[in-house]
Amino acid sequence: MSTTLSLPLPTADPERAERDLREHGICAVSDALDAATLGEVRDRLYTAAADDRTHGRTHKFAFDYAHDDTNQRVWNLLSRAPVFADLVTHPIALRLLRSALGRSILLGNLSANITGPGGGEMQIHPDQLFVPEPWPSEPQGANATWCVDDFTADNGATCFVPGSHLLNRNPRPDDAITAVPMEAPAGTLIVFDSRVWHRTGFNRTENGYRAGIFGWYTKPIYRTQENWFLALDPSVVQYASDELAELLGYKTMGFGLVNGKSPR
Ligand SMILES: O=C(O)CCC(=O)C(=O)O
Repeated sequence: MSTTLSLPLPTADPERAERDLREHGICAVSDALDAATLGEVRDRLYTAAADDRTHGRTHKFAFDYAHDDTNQRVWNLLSRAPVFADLVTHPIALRLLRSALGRSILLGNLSANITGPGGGEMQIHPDQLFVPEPWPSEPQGANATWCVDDFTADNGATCFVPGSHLLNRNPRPDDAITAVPMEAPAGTLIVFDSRVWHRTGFNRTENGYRAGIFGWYTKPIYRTQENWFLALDPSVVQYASDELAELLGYKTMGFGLVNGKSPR
């Protein structure tokens, strides 16, 4: 398998980012988070990660089976601090996600992945691997990734196979795969098509951590990965904006009605 495309550089121009997403299957928006928001997100995330370790609440994702114990997932971020809701509804993220998926989308998950020193690579995969092949010609989901730390080739930046969305299928054992690290400063937003093959990179540092927050969104016909109705702290729903309520399936014109009406 070979593609001629490379990874696009971060840009501040939303139209260019939309074009990159379409053509490369991935785009990056520079300085998507201001310093104050990034600082709060980072503090809250590392505090939640430490709490989970202290209280034995860490557990792996089914797909992390090849991963070692240096890798930590932090789940259900929306229930950890209000600032995480701001990421979910961030205007530039929603603009790019909707350019790929259409107006009506659901948030499937919001979790973090922190790679630690010596952390190994994840298995290469697309995010829509659960969709039976042949795949429809459009992406069924997209991921909005927030770089909480700098993403570098050394600390485990997510590696992508540029243009692999155009193959429109899962990787096969005989595919010769070259995955390229997406290097980007903290505060960058990376959005990628659910068909793009990717994996967590090696963390070759001696003491560097790389935290990324992954917002997974789908077309509204798919079941959410996190079960919001069971997982969310009730205050998240109580204080949710209309936009967030819609993304979580609490405000709906389609599926998920209660006695024929939107739950709120
Ligand atoms: O941690 C990363 O860089 C990628 C994580 C990922 O691909 C996933 O969670 O599906």
